[in-house]
Amino acid sequence: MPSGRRLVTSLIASGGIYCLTAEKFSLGRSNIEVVGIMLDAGIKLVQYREKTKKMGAKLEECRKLREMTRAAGAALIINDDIDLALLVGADGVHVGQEDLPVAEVRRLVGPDVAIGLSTHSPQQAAQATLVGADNIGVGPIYATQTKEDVCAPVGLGYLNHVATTIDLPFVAIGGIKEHSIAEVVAHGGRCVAMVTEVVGAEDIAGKIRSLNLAMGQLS
Ligand code: 3NM
Repeated sequence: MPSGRRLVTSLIASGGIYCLTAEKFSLGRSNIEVVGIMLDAGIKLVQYREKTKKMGAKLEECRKLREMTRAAGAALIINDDIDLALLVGADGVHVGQEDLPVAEVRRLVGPDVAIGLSTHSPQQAAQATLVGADNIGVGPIYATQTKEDVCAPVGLGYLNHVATTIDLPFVAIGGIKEHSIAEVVAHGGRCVAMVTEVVGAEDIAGKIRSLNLAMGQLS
């Protein structure tokens, strides 16, 4: 497996904090500024997720983020926009259940890019292994306002199911906060994705330190 795909796969499998961008929740800070702080704090998995920006602006941002993540030895994953991912040389893409099918995404991105797929049920997780996803999102674990078209929380039971029966690297996501990490880890979560808990923190570096501590102490 060539490098970007392997990097994403091994980082998710080894666990830790996975950060996603969301400028509208970033307290007035730009994605570039926020990701800079994340990388300085040691984050190795960054997903660019912006639902409302124009493609030109997204391309410009992602080119910069690509330089920054590469310099930091971190993986850059692009949500939804396969064209953007290819243009900037991202390590991975992440798609939802209603986006292009994984097999079609693979035809577009080739063998070198990791494909992540959001899943919300045991059936979807089983299907993800069959269609060739490299990793899966498992969520929403708790209620979240961050994603617009989100389904009801699937909870810790689904996380536990994936952790014990699905042979793919997986990422717990949705409504996870510092105070709930212990519970997520206790139900098999190893790689934990958070949007608002990190980008919405006044002190992002301090928040990442305490999240790392919470995960490290409990895993
Ligand atoms: N995907 P927060 S939940 C991007 O369940 C995303 O697939 C989800 O944001 C899924 O950490 C979600 O602020 C939003 O709750 C997570």
